[in-house]
Amino acid sequence: MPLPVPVLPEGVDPAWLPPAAFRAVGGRRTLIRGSGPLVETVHGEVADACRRFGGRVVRDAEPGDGAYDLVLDLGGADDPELLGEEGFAFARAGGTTTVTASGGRGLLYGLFHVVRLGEAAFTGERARERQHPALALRMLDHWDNVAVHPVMGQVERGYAGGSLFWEDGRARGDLERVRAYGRLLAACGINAVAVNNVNVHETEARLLTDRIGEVAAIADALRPYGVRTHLSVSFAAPVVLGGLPTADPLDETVRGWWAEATGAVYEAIPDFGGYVVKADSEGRPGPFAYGRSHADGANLLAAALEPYGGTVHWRAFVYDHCQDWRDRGTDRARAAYDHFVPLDGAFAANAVLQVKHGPIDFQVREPVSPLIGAMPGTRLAVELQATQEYTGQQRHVCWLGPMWSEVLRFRHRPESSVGELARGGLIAVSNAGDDPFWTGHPLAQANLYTFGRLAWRPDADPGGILDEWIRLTFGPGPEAGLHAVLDGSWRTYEKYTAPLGVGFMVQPGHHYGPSVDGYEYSPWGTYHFADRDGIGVDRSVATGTGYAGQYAKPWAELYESPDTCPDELLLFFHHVSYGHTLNSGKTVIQHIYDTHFEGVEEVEEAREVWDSLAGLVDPVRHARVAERYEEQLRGAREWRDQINSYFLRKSGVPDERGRRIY
Ligand code: BDP
Repeated sequence: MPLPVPVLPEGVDPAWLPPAAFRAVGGRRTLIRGSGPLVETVHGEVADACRRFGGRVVRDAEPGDGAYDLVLDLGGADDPELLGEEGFAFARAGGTTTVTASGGRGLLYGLFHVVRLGEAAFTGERARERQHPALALRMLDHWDNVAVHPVMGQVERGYAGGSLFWEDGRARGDLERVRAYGRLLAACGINAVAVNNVNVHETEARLLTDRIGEVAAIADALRPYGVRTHLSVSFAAPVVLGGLPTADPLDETVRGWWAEATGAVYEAIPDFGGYVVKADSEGRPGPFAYGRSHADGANLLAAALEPYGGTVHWRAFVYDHCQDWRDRGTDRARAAYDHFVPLDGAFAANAVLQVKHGPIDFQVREPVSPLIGAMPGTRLAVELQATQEYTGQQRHVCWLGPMWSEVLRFRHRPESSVGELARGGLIAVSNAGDDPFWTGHPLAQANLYTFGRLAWRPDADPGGILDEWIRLTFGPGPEAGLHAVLDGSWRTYEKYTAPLGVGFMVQPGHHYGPSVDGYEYSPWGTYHFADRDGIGVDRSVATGTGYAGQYAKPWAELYESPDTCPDELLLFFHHVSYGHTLNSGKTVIQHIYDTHFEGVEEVEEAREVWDSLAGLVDPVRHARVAERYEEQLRGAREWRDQINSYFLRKSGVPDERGRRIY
């Protein structure tokens, strides 16, 4: 039975798949060969495009010479082993464009490849090229609560309205929007989603057992687009749900409980992806309570999932959030490495250690986590944050493509990049919600799209990906302006916020807007140590916390000395005087003043560029972005004034250019 043709629900912004993106595919004679649910999805897409733009689609005939413009062929004799479940081959000869795949997802990704190419897919000859994802798992973690949390709301750190999955305390009745979401995700290569918050509260814990049917309904809506469903679970589930006296990972009854619960999950969702676990982190339960290691904890769940081919994603975000700020020997940046490196090699094959890309917490600038280079015997996944918790909360434009690309290309050792070390996948905390524009700020969609494409090819040029998103989403006309406002937006954001890698300086709790000392005297471990003489955290081996020594050479040596440490990370690694001269030739204090003035000017310029696009971008979307620019400019000025006046007062050093500092 062919599935119904996907029709976007009324009022849903189509993001990077507006009907116009299918113009080139629609006007053709297309042959589709093969069967299975994803082939039906492919058929639905092409049939829909034909209805709009003319053309017709035929099923399962022989691909006769010149009879078709486009052939989408599943299970052709074409080297299935080379193509895999998700790869496809693309070629054009004798007037026919051919996509060959050996798996349903491959065929779907091949169709989206044709959509991206547009007319170019149907011109000239093209030698056969094979495409397949570099990483098998390309996943979004949704920090969605089923019930609205009194402090965190429905989506923790969510800036795009409510949850796409949950409403009024249960799974949405109408899952059409979820299906449309799966479609968007597939079109940028994402193939997995965790549907609930890593902080598993009481209601959400029950999703694992008596409420698994709701998760199954969501999985059904995502499956037609090749997106598998994962679930965040509580390590204490055997106690809170099963009524056992313990959740000790080495206890036989506990192991039995997980085995049984997991069996029931697979009965409801046969292609279930697995569990995500935040344990012994920010108050969550974990194996430490029983004197067990995190390998014991992860392997407990891995064993339960193993018979079904599932995976446990065990987060490495483990640190002491109740440290004494006066104790400079306690360094939060060190924590993940200190906990997990001794466990390298002890994790089961289907346990993946999920590591945030930086050692602290998704700041606008951090070094790459040293843990990623120090676990050769463990499957690692790298976690990024698409939701802009610390990067403007989707009120500011901050396209993160260049930052993520730098991370993925970073080499702890010459032989492999972070993108290559992420054998367990690339994961991002989602920035989508039930907002009509999906991501609150319409331009924040670029982050979601870029994440998917980088997960497919971590060494791809982010600028090329950005242009792809712009072309697909907006069509011809505003491309140059859109590129201009997005391309440098991360560096602009960095300029007007926390300087030189020092991080934080945000309002505690909600993390929006400046507060230089907001976390300085609290137990969270995120300090800048600014006093009248200088600023920064000494993480050297010689005189500081020793964190720099967690890197392989040459990074350990490079970061160890303030003379060789890259400017943008100087205050992450060193405490220096305000008069310290950077490699750029400026003093630290003058750099702070200059970048904060520049950052605001750059936002002013971007806003003007955006204004000039009125008439080239549809009015509703234009107005939403214009409104957000007002807030971004207000926020950038606030940051500039607070940071500059704070450091003027602390240091007593005037701006050498005599600008007014409030
Ligand atoms: C921090 C967020 C917090 C998350 C935590 C995590 O502020 O809401 O629960 O990360 O990753 O960035 O677990």
